Amino acid sequence: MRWSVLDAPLDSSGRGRGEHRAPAALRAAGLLGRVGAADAGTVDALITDPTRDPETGVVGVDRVRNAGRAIAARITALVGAGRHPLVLGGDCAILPGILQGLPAGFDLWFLDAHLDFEDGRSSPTGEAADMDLSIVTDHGPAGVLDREGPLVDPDQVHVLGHRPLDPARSDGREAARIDPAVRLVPATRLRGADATTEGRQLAVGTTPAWLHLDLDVLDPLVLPAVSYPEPGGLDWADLTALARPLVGSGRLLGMSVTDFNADEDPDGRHAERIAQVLADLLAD
Ligand SMILES: [Mn+2]
Repeated sequence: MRWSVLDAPLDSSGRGRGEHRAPAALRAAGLLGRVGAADAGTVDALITDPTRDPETGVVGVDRVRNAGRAIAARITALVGAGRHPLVLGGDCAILPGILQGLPAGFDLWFLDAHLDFEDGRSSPTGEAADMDLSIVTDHGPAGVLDREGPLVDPDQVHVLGHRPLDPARSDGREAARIDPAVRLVPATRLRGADATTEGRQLAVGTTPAWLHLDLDVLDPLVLPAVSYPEPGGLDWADLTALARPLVGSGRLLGMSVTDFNADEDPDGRHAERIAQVLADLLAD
């Protein structure tokens, strides 16, 4: 596959807490050469103001919208040129921009510990990375996207690897809000052979698909360098078993990798492992 790496160093907290340094850390680990990817450069996507917009409830809403616009333009150009974008976040707030740039009618394979289905009021933080799935299915705050309506049909969204949804906690309230057409596959059903089975079932078909990997889908025991670690996640072998059939399906438009917090990886060991796993999955 003809991969092109695009950096999207968007940290939607506006606090510069480390996700915005992930693209540089992954490049320093030799990601481009190991995947055999072209260099598509970077998108202007930094947010440096943590203020929550009073109207929408979203931190840096104008910057998030502008970053999304810039990401969308680059995605459209790359896909139009026959490339497969590998977009390096930043956090999950890059997803609306990416999907805004894709031709309509794709499946979304969304690997994440969290549902990312808050809105501008319900989110405890106001970070757009709490809301990316609600935004792209048209349940999120106004002001983030340039256009109305869903970017992806909720029927075509598969959320893979989320943790137990406890009604007493915010993720349980989030689960109650999620569009019922979205398919939820918890981490407990993606261990060992189940990961391979799920990947093979998803891979069937011909509809183009986007693969979104929030690295916090992994267990904090194998990847602690994320901002919102959740116990009970996948190990590296589960992730590879799930993703390999997806990559091999011939359906992938591209892939995004988010939430690696490079500040929590002082000796670079986690960047090395991420680069190794991506190369194992994506290199021809
Ligand atoms: Mn996420």
